[in-house]
Amino acid sequence: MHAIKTSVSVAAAAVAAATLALIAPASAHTTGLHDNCTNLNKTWPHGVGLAKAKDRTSGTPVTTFYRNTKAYRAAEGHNGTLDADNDGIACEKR
Ligand SMILES: [Ca+2]
Repeated sequence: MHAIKTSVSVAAAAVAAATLALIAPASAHTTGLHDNCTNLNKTWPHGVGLAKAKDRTSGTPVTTFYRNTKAYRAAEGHNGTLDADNDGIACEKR
């Protein structure tokens, strides 16, 4: 009996490990351009925005972001959190 129980739990552990292996790569992927602002700002230090976007801020607005509607839409399409305040500029930074 003991031997059977052990093999069942080993099988369960193997299934759990296999499931984890399928999920882990996606959540561990943090090196792409659109994964976060740290990465995006390496390419565009002041962010990337719609050609006519205006920074929505209470302070001095960022005007030095890279203006490229296509690049902004690609960034937003991949990761909507990059423009959290929805002003048309992803990862704006002075
Ligand atoms: Ca923004």
